[in-house]
Amino acid sequence: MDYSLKSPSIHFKKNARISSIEEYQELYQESITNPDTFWAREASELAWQKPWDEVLQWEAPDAKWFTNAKVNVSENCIDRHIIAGKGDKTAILWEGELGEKREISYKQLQVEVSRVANVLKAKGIIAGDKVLIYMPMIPEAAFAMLACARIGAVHTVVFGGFAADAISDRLADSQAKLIMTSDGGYRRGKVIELKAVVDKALEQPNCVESVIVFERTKQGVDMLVGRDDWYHDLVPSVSDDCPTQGFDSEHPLFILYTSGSTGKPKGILHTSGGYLVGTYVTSKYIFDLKDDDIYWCTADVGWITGHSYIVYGPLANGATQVMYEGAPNYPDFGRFWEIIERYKVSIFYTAPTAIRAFIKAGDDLVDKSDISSLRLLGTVGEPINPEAWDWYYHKIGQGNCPIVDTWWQTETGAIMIAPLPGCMDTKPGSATLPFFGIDADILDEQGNTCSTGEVGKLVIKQPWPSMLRGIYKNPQRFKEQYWSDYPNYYTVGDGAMRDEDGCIWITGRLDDVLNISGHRLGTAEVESALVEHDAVSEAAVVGKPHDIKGESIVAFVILKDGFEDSDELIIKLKAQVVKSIGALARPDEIYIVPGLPKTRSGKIMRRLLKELVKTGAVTGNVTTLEDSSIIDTIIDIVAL
Ligand code: 7RM
Repeated sequence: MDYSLKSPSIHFKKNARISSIEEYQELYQESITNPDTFWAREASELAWQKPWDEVLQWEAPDAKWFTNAKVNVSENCIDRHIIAGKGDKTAILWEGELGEKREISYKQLQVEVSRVANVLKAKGIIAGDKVLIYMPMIPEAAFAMLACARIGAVHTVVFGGFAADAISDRLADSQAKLIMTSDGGYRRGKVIELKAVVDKALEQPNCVESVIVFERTKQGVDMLVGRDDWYHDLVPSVSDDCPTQGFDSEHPLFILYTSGSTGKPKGILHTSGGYLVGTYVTSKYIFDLKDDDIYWCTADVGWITGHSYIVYGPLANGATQVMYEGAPNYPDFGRFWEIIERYKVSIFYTAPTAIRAFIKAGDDLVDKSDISSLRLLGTVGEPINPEAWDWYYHKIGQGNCPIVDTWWQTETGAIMIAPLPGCMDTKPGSATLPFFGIDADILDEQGNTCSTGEVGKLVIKQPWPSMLRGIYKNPQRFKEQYWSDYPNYYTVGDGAMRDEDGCIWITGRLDDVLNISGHRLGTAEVESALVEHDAVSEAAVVGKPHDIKGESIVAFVILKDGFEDSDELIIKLKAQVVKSIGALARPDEIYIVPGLPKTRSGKIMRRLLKELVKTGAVTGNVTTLEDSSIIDTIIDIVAL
């Protein structure tokens, strides 16, 4: 394999926004020593209805960016471009799984978003109210988000793969008053019945007054009179003019739930001005976005990548982007390459897990399409293994496209560590260097910077505009989770190391968070789903390395008296997890065990189980275990 450093081509460099490493270093230096100057200059490219007093007010861990400024995020993603004469430019090139096509200009986007915003207002939604969005990958999902932003409502998008319980948990926490959904969505040719899931979620106590249903799949759904309305009955009948009111820069923009170390996901809160600036600036520089690019991010709007790099970042830049509804393998794994050829995609951003699936599907499917329009590739969601990087570089990039391996999180809002493609040499597997304004370091337990090659905890030592402003309704957990390892530093939860060139390598999570196909899930969430089943008294869940998914879920389960191990029960337990979280959390393996490895204080030592599923053995000291013989018992069960 070819591990050599890859430099951008002379052509790429010549046209890049940042084209020399000296330029990066100079700007980076400024952004760290003089962040106000750097961020004020970048922010002034956007539209503010009232300028800020201060760029940053920082009292760790609370940041206020662009204080007292007034801004409308939707205006920046739409109206700003129309005023600049780009109203006829295509904003979204949408393709449905069945092959339907829609082309939406910035002017049309303004009309659609304004109408939805007026519908929300007519339903009594005012600034600060929460709106839950549970939709497939259709333009209306983006309209709904931008409509919320337009009137200061706070959206909480729930990925369409989550189950009813996940929705009702999020409804209970966010107190959302309105839901935007659709009858269904297409996935691998099948209809995913979203409205039916919403109906089920609404069987739990909730504050939802209205449900607006977009008709996509037409299979027929129940509509509750007085609560449910069809999108097509409401939207065409309201005005297409919704003036953009300015909101305080720190006005909440959205809450996005993400998994942590407990059974319940936490609501990550992002606000307006700083998030807008962060996603705008990172999209511009890291994707080197130009006016004539055709950009495509394959994420789902239900995840942070869809928020920041489908909706807010690209649209704030006035980009033209492809949005695709369905699965990468429908009708086969050639679909993405056909889409790239059809729309002449120049920038392509996807996940390592997808790349590994493409490799497995075979090169023939790539060769069928002309993908020479590509000029830049990106990855996100998990560490990319060098084999996948190498294939992506040579087979998809045809040796011509830099790869930006972008490290970031739901919490960070925007990309934090990634190469700037016109000026940095890249290496397979490294996210390379921190972005402007990101003061990243790797620390040991004592808080000293790790030496070259030494793995430690990744931290961010200064605030940045798109940082989370808190965990919704839980300031205590916010402090403990992110700000308590080292005074005033943000602890990421990932391990990392620096190599001899100063490049950063992310080594993976240090906590009980799994990464399944780039989807973030807590071990505790899957465990609590398992113990919801009558037969289960206790469960421990760990991740096991998986060729395509990165990690797969392995569960160890202790049964209650009166229940017996059987294939049937294992199937039921898997179904239980699917029912309470969604198919993305289905365990690959479940082992019924008589006990779990625990410390004397009763903590499950998942670390040992993780080693066991990975290697088949447990090395090192097990004397801290309450009952060390349990390890041998479990090894035998797994080996069977
Ligand atoms: C954007 C996103 C965050 C976690 C993060 C990491 C892992 C994400 C990379 C990565 C290595 C990358 N948000 N992660 N990107 N690891 N290299 N380029 O995924 O909140 O869902 O997950 O994902 O562990 O902490 S997320």
